[in-house]
Amino acid sequence: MAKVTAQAQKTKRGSRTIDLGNPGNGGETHQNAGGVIETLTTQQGTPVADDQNTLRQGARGPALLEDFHFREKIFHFDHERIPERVVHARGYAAHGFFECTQALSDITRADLFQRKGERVPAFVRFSTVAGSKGSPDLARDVRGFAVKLYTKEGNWDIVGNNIPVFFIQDAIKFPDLIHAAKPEPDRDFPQAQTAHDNFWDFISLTPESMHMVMWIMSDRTIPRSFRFMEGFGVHTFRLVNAKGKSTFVKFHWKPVLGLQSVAWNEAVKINGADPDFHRRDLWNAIQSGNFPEWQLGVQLFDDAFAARFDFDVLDPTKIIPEELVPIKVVGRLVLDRMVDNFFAETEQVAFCTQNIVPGIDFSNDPLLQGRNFSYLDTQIKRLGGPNFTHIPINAPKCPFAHFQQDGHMAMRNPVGRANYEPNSWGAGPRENPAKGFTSFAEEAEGPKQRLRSETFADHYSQARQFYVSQTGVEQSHIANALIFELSKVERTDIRSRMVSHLRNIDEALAAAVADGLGLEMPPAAKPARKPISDLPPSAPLSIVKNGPQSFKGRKLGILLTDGADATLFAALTAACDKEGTQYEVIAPKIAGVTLSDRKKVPAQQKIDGGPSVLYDAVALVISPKGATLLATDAATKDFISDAFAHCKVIAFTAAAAGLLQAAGIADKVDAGFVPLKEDRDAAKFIKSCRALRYWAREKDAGVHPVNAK
Ligand code: HDE
Repeated sequence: MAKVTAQAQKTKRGSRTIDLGNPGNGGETHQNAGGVIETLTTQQGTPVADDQNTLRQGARGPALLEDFHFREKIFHFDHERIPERVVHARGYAAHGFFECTQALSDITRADLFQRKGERVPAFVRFSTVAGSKGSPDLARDVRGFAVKLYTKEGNWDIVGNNIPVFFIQDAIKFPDLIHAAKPEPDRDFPQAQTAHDNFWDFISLTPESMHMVMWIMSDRTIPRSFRFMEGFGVHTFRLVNAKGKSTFVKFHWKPVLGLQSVAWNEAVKINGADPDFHRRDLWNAIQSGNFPEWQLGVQLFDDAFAARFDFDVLDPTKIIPEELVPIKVVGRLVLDRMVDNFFAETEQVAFCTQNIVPGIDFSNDPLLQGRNFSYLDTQIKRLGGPNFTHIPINAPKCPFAHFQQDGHMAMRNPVGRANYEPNSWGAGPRENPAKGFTSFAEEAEGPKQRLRSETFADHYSQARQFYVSQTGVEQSHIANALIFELSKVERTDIRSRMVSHLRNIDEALAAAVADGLGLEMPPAAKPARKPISDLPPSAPLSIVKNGPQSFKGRKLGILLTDGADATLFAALTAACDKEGTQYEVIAPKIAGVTLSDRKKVPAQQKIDGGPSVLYDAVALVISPKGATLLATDAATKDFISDAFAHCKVIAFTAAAAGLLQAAGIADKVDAGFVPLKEDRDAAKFIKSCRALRYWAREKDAGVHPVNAK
């Protein structure tokens, strides 16, 4: 027998029922809204007398099989997990609504577009693709942007991404792409990143992915927040009107607060400081009443445009530049409520590209066609049976009626005698040719074959167009991202093969990457079709060119010490409130500081828990005594030098000069610094923050060595 401790001996000698002082035992009991204390029960409703101890024979004897409460509790716990999504496992969602702001009744019979002002409930789940459920938010990855609209004629899911193109043209390559991106199968690392051999091996052997490669190496894959990302339906869909006429459509979600991403060096640090950065951001924004909003834009085009466009509109590796087909804004999406329970809603929500409504239809995009098969299939595995539409988050909010029945967890079965149709009992629903969904009657013919259309053969032209549409800063970020990722690739031949593709996109980019890798320039890859090298730049493709007009919805970090100037602090917070900027106080102690007016201000973060990477701009509101105290503090030095390196706008009081010195940047004060001397400097500072970053500093900061011109 194991050694019995003195404590256990003592307990044994004591009474038979032992209160070990567990706070749950008797003391804290859950009260419902009416203030009545609810009794804990089993799932069968049997009241529970003791939830602290298993039933056992004697105080130190064996557990008894008849302990139904223990058995049920552990049984249920053992089955709490369901398979995580095979892709997009890490996600975060919120409720809201979609409102039609411009009717499209001439183009589509979809009910939600018939009337301006029509509102339908919405549920949106954002996600990363490659990482598992517990991976960090700032992984370099595509973001999922899946929208479920509960319309009056059924659920319509736009299962999109924050990038308008995809890696592959045919769904049959999806398992290969995802296998290559996920952790390598023998070692099960690296987690949530594409910076490894298998990914780049596959990509460099898949020229059709080159356009997507430009997007994923840009800062689009390290968004600052879900709130500042675009969303795209990616594929070409159809809108079909009451007369059966079809118009092609591409869907775009445009964030009202403008686009914003973080810098790579920042992303790496955010993952350590706050792996839930994006979740927390959405949670805080919605809980504080700052509801994120997107416009729904449509690009509408007909067969004639499709025929004359340089590329195939069914090819999901291509965009249609907004200059060629302008975006028409037809609605808005507002997220205004967090879920009550993460598992019940966010985890169990089942999106499906096949969830469409009358007036909307698919195109023959081969990726979309494959997706239409996959989503239903994956839900069976994940949610355990065919009745996942009975889960409230997946159920339509409009009337529905059918004869489908039984199966695991059936909650709603047809009532009455007839469970089939046609029937002559006069029971149950009937089909409705006038109201019901009808597919667009597209003609299709041709031999049965496995063939990629010739019209899908161009792989480099739009990759180049994307690259030349970026500002210099963004181009250098793409070059640096490629260098970073390929430097994690062990095989030189894979690095080299990648650079050979870049030569078909932009020679200067290829040269910068080859140089950054210390690689001899390889010959250019042989393109399947000669790229078009003069597609004009398109401004909407750049993040920097599509930033916000204000600092609204962003977050300022105020580093505050005891004795700091109270009027400056008040002016700063007033300027934030006026702009709609959130702020947090970061202080040497979490209890906060006492300002020059002897008033206490609580802190939200202790310095090492609130590094500057968590903020969009920082203000150093420091007293002389505070400066002396912090001059040797490593976290303070990182706070300041990182804010500088990440090109943030920095406000500082006179006493903070000593800290700039300690952080090694006293001689680098540039136009991105705003001295805080008098109250009105606070408003000036917040105005400067509207630019989000002082990019001119980037070359000096030392974190971005290469600048591809
Ligand atoms: Fe998905 N994708 N996908 N995908 N996808 C899934 O469905 C799939 C693709 C996207 O928040 C899975 O419920 C195939 C493109 C989002 O719950 C699965 C192909 C786009 C989400 C699946 C693609 C997406 C998924 C895994 C290639 C952007 C998360 C779990 C043909 C337009 C939805 C699930 C959520 C999820 C299959 C490519 C977006 C396995 C076969 C392109 C946002 O069914």
